[in-house]
Amino acid sequence: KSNGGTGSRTSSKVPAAAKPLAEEPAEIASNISYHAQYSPHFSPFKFEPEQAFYATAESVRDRLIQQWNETYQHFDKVDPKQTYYLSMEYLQGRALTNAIGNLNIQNAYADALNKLGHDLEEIVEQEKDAALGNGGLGRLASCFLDSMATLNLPAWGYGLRYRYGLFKQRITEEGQEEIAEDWLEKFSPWEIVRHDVVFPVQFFGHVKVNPDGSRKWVGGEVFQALAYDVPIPGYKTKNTISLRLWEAKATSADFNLFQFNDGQYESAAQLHSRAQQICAVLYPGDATENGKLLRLKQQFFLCSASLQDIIFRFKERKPGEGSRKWSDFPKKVAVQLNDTHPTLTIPELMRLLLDEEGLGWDEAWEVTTRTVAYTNHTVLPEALEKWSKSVMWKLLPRHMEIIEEIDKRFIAMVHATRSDLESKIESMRILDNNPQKPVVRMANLCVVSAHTVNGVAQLHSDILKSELFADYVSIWPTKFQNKTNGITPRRWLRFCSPELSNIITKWLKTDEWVHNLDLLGGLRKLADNEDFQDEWASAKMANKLRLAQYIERVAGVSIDPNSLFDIQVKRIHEYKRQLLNILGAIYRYKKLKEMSYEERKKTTPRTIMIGGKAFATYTNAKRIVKLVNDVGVVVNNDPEVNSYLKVVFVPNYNVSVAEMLIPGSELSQHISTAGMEASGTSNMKFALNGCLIIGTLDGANVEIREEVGEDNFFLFGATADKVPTVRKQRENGLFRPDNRFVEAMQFIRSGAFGSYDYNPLLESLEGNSGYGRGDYFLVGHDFPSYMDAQAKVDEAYKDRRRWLRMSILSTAGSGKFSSDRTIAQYAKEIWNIEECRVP
Ligand code: B1H
Repeated sequence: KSNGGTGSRTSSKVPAAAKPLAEEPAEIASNISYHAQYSPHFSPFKFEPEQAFYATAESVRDRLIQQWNETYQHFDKVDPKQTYYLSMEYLQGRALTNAIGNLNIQNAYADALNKLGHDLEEIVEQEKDAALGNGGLGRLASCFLDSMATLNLPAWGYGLRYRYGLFKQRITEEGQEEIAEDWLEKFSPWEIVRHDVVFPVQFFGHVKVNPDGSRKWVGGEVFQALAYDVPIPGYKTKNTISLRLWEAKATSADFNLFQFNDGQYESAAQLHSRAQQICAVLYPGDATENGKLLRLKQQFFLCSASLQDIIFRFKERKPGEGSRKWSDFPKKVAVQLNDTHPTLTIPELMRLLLDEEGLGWDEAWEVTTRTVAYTNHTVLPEALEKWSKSVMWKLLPRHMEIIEEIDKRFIAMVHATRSDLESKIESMRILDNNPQKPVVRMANLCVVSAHTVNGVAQLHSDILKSELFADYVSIWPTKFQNKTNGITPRRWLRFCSPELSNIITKWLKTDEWVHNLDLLGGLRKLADNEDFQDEWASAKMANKLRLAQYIERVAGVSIDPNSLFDIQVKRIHEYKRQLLNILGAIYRYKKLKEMSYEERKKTTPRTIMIGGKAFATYTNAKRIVKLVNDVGVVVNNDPEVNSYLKVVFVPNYNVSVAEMLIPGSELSQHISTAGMEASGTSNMKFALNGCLIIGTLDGANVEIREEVGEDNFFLFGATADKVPTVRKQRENGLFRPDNRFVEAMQFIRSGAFGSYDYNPLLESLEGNSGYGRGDYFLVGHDFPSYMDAQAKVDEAYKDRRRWLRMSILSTAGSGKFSSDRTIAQYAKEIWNIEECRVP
């Protein structure tokens, strides 16, 4: 085995080849044509946009491979400490615009394509989104990769190569329908299979005890993990790093030829089909035991393959003579767990060190705990992973032994040193031995084992320390950190809104802000400059027009580019409160209906756009999708009001759709119940694009408001510290809903939006439903202050100059939210790694 593409030290090196570094459009055009002819994936002589896309991507890929090889040769030579980011999700979206943008060759490629009779803008639309993620957590991982490459950090991402990724959402009369999204239906031009990077991953089986007392796991089922590498170019640097995605394979030896010839085709290929299940989809339904087992298999597959690869590289890269000392492992390797999904890294690293490398417990524990760090992304109880002990014993018997030992030693340590925590041990320990449902608490395992635990926004990190992990803080006061999330300014401003970017560059007289986003602060002094404001407005208008065309195309609704574009896009969840938004829209509609023509004309016209996917088995979320669509049908077809209000459900929200929506937005809604959204990252993307936020004091909203200024943020709602009290009041029957809320609810019940049974949804906002207590997410409580804040939005929008000023100040205050800042903090404060720039 070798690690592939790392400039191996074997005797037979690849001979030098011509370097694909054409700069001139004519040369690039010839390079693209070369790929169309000699890397054929289609019948010859056809060069339509689709073929042109693949040939262009392959031509760009040549350059990436060149930089990539140089990067890994350099890393091999320098042998720096490296970070490995382990995540079950990556939401990469499209890669072409980003690649030629980061390589700074977009103009040459646009010209080259023109020479070939194509238009770059049309070509990039051919690419399918790589949607190997579900929401913010996955997109964060992708933004982080961009920043790690841009900051020249020695780092890799590891994930799974899901065949279908996240489902595609179709909207029908019934609401959301899920269909398999096949980003690999043809092929992805960006991935490179490394046939020489293969590791066995086992499941099930038993633990064998050797005569000397050492233990060894003998797996019952063994699959191969095969590496697919995706190049991740940094912005204006040679450094190009890898996202390594594992695919599960069975071997030819696993194919039962005897059975096949006997006509038993299915059982002959059974192991192959079992292997394929592992990487078939992201988050397979986990309502059944089978589903749970499959998810656990996926997680272990990622952890085991990645660790074997990391250890292989650690051993391979030895400067000078002699082999590596295990105590040096944490000096060369930092592993970051993106949420608890890759927690099995901990017992798997312990197992490899104990059973395969022969280390003693203390030494193995020292190495493991100094290597692994954990990021928490949620405080929602249902999202804190707990795996049934029986499933774990069955699938991973040796790991369960190790987890039991970690649990035992943790308890002993608390007993011995912290008698004051005696009563807390049951809730702090890793195993929950409740006879009804014995489970392993993955977050507890992470907190006990990781050297650092971080939250993703200041408020969230504070809540982790004061609530979720409070008891551990007294044991390990320095273990807990905050790393406020960030977004890459390349994809989320420079490339998705070239109009606005060019104006910023023109007025700041530099494009350095793309590297150093704090420079956007320089726009503050221009906020009142009317020339600047006018250019700003025309860029925003260009983006609004583009968005309006898109909405017409995908939703069949024509929207007024002069109306206020108000957007809420994120996964559909009760805590994110799309219901609050739509109830507000319903109330607005009802009031518009009651107004005279003259009164109506004085209102601020609005286009409310809502988009997002509901998890397939999340019934209330699906009802919300249906309600938004039903409201849209009625409002948009009501000639009396539809020049003042439109409600659009944007189908199939994904990264590419976000790149269309965000630049055209003017107001965006980040309105979760305070204390529930760990951070949010789309709030940062909107603010960066000069969009104002209406929001609660939740997640990163708190910090955004600090940065853009409270006058430029429409605040409402209960604060996190008040939420428990408000809930108590509700439980005690002390809550009296606002009339406007009651009116909106009754309006739905009156059948104004059709005959679908919305009662279950409406009841979740009343009575005793939802999380067992009525309106757990406090939609009713926050409704009046939400409507008041919306009235302020309407007023502010009437004053064009004032709005433009606020918009500019939003962008100006967004510098902090670059993922470059976040990653620089991880590198310094958690990973202890340094830049390793390719000369
Ligand atoms: C976030 C998740 C998540 N936190 C489990 N947790 C999942 C957990 O299907 N599952 O099993 C799926 C997703 N996602 C998000 O992470 C937070 O809600 C956001 O507030 C945060 O901005 C984002 C990135 O930190």
